[in-house]
Amino acid sequence: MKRTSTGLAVLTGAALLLAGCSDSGASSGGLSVSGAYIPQPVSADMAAGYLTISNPGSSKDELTSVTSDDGEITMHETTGGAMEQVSRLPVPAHGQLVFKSGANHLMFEKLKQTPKQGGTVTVELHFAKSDPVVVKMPVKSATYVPMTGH
Ligand SMILES: [Cu+2]
Repeated sequence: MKRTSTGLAVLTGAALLLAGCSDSGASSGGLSVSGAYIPQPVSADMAAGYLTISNPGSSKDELTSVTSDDGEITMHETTGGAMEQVSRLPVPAHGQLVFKSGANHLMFEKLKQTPKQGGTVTVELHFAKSDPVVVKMPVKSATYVPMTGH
């Protein structure tokens, strides 16, 4: 593990707020999950979810399913404006599998409770090789847009 302590002093208030959300991060073996969130859905029993899976290791893996006690979750790819359900998605070696608005996303259906801003939905990510990772996905406002890049 590398530590970056000196850079912390220059973080802005907004960035500190973001860092406070680190409980949405989780890791298993080499894989780690960051930036997980669910925009508060407009529909009562259906929602989309986004997160990033990082793989610092030298062997690739695959996300094979996502499960939750709160409902059914499928993985969707968006190609040319149309979305398509997929059964697995690659997590490249030294790379990331990114779920974001307008691209890959998780689709929550048959939710037992409508996700409300401020709440969390717990999901379990299952991989071809790595151990499962449990992620508490925070529910954000319907118009929430994550900060990206530097
Ligand atoms: Cu979809």
